[in-house]
Amino acid sequence: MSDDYATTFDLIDADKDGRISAVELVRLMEVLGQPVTLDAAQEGVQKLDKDGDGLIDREEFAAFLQK
Ligand SMILES: [Ca+2]
Ligand SMILES: [Ca+2]
Repeated sequence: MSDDYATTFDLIDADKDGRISAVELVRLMEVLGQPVTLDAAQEGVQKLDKDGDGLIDREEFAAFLQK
């Protein structure tokens, strides 16, 4: 993963556990001025989530950005 991805990931990963949760996605969209519901965020996480743990890790995030 490039440094750009890592920086973006760290910005979204508010609690720094190395995974992006639906709650963190909701917060991000609020910051971006495009609020989404928790349900919508969970759907988004599920689309990116390859290993089915309900969270987006760095690999899954990079795969999404590289498309
Ligand atoms: Ca997190
Ligand atoms: Ca995952």
